[in-house]
This record gives sequence, structure tokens and C-alpha cells, in this order.
Amino acid sequence: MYRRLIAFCAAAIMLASACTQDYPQRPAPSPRQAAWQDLEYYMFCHFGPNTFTNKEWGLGNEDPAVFNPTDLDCRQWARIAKAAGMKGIIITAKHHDGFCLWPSAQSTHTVAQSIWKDGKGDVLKELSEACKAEGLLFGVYVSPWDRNHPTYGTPEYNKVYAQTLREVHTGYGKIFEQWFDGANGEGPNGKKQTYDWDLFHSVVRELSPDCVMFSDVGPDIRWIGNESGYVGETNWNTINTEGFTPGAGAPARNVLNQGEIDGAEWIPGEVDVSIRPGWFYSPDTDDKVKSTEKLMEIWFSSVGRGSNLLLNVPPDRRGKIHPADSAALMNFKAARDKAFATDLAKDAKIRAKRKGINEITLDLKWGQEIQAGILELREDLANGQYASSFRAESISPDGTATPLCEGTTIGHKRLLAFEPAKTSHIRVTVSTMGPTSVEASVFPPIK
Ligand code: FUL
Repeated sequence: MYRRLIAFCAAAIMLASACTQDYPQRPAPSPRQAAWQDLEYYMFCHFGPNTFTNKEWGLGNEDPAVFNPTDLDCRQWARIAKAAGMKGIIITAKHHDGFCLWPSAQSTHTVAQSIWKDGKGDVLKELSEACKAEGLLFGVYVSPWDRNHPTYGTPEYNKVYAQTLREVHTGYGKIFEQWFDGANGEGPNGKKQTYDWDLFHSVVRELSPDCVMFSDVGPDIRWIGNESGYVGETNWNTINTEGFTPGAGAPARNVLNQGEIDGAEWIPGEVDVSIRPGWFYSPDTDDKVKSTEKLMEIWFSSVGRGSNLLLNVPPDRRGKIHPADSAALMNFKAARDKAFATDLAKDAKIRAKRKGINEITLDLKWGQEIQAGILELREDLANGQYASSFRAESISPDGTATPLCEGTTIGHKRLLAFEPAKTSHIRVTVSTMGPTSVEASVFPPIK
């Protein structure tokens, strides 16, 4: 589909000339997707029976008595998440073992059957209230795969699961993200479930209209194809989902990782990765928490490639975040604050020029030499993603151009670290498929 541009095309930092070229109309974010994309960074908490059993996938027949945090403190999780610069917390309200962290009426494998707080506890209540108190968003992971529920593997289970979602989306205030895991293994009767995704989606849309739904194929946000923190250097916010389903029926991992330039739907990527080797807490991994360098690398390859980062920080057997994880989060925050403290572009004279609708150049000039090491680009995605490649050069007073860095898509944010360069003029040239706008920031090298 083509749209004709007859208005002025505004470049981000200044406006350029009027143009009247044809350009492809591209999918664009819904308001809920646009708001989500600005969050950038939030916490995943895997917590449940596996926390106490050293397992990653519980079998579903664990004694509920194993779930017994000695000192649950969701406010501590929320304080740490906030201090880490995160915008919310998503909790595994129910993982594949089927154990519900709230007293669900749909199951007999819940906190109500545990000895924790004499069966009167409710982790979702405590965490949702803690998030509210700390000004954080609250989200839920509710595994459709259930290795405990007796109806799993029968049509009845879809109704049970829909009702389970209904409980979660009515009892705990606003939910910003619903995480649908595509995993679909056997239940207690050895059968797999045919999930009724339309039913599940309709419950969430009805009860939480602003909530974004995650799965391999959306409908709002997609899995990025790996759990190690890496988005493709090319990352389109669009993919084709026709004929695909979450889980085994999902598009190929490289498609999820890079999106598709001709994707018919706007479904941006989210990067889920754990701060430890596993998703659940284990004392065996207390000394294996990711380093600041590793977390910075992940930041550049997730948020810095236009996706949001969902960093898993698994609470321990007390029901608190372990000191090793909180220290790692604080060091990581300090490293980001330091790296991005001084936007050198703020002191530059910036001229934006547009050549038709297919090229934007941004010239950033300083009165004296600066030392540059990081380029940050941001594309205005309100009308879709149009920028398809870019390059940055240092221009010497005699006009010689020395390459600094280059890339393909920009999206919400693109970060590139390059060989430190002394310069007083940086030119960024962006190729676009339509009248998009791009902003630039420049930071000193990371020391
Ligand atoms: C996967 C699950 O199987 C893992 O246990 C974990 O919850 C991860 C975030 O999603 O599909």
C-alpha cells in the first residue's frame, strides 16, 4: 500500500523541505505497544516450588509443602527493581508445574495447600501491592502448560485456563504485560493440550485492555528467538504471523530475532534473559551471577537494538533477592549511568537535511574536538519503521570522511560502541523507506 506525502516532512532535530514522493505505508504500533516500547527494562521473577527443589521444570507432583519462603519480602524486590532503573516486575504466577502463587479456585495445587502462612498467603497480592507502592508496573507469566491440572490435555482445560487468567486479571490491579509461554508438553495424563489462544487473548483484552500480550508471535510483543540476551543487528518491529502459533508452530528463530522487513504486523521483540544460568534460584548459582561487563553487553544487544529487556532475577528461598543479584543490578545501573551521563550532542550544532524521502543526514558540529565512543540513534516509530540503514562518519576540517560505525535498522533505540575518535564533526546518514525522523546522541567512550 502506498501513501502520498504532501505535508512537510519533519526531521527530528529540525524540519526539512516539503516532499511529494510515494512511499510504502507500513504497520505502526498501537497505543499500548507504543507505551510498552518506552519501558525498555523490567524484571522477571521466577519463583515457586522450583526455587526450593533445585529444578527448572517441576513435574507438577511436588508436595505443596516445599513452597515455604521463610521471609517473603516483595517490597524488597520492588525497591531493588526500582533502584536498578527497571519499570516493572513480571512474576511466574504459575509455571509449568501448575503451582499457583495465589489461592486459585481453579486448582488444588496452590499456596492455599502449602504450609506457608498456614495456607493464607498470596504472593500476587503482596507483589502487586509492593509494585504499586514503589511506582512500578506489575505483570504476570501464567504458563498454559500445566503438569499438575487433571483436565490438562482435554478441551475442559482451556476453560480452566481462561478462568485462571480471569482471576489474575481481576484480583490484582492493573497488569501491564501478560506473558504467554509457548511451551506445550504432556500433562499428568500424558496428553498435550490444544490451546485455545483466541479464548485466552479475549479474556485478557476484555479485562486488561491496556495490557500487552507476549508470545512467540504476539499478538502484541514477540519472543526474540533466544534466551541469551541478543537481538539481531537488524531488528524489524514487523513480522508475518499468518499460519503461525506460539511454541512449536512459531516462525523460525532467526525470523523472531530479526523481524521481517515486509512483516504485515507490528510485533516488536522482547528479550528475556536470566541474571543467573537458570531461571529459578539455586544456591549452586550464587557465584554465577552475570558480571557488569556481560550485562552491559546485553544492554547494547537488546535495548540497544530496539527491543525491551526483561531481566530475570530469581528470588531465593527466603523470598528475597539474594545480595549477589542486587549487587550485580546496582553495579550495572551505575555503569549505565556513567556511560550515558553526558550526551555530547547537546553541545553540538545540529543540521538535519532530507533528500526526498530516502535519505536523512544529521550533521553534528562542535566548537572544539570531542572524544566520541558511542552513538545512539532513535527513530520516531509512530507511523511505522522506515529507516533501513545508517552510517556515521567523522568529517575532518578538509572534508575527509572517516567511518565510525554503520548498521541497518534503528527502531526505538540503536546503540553502537565504536573505536574512540577525536572529532568536531560527525555526520550520520540514514537511508529510509519513507518520511521518518531520527534523533542522535553521542557519548564518550566507555572507560
Ligand atoms: C521457557 C520456560 O520453559 C522456562 O522455564 C522459562 O520460564 C522461560 C522464561 O520460558 O519457555
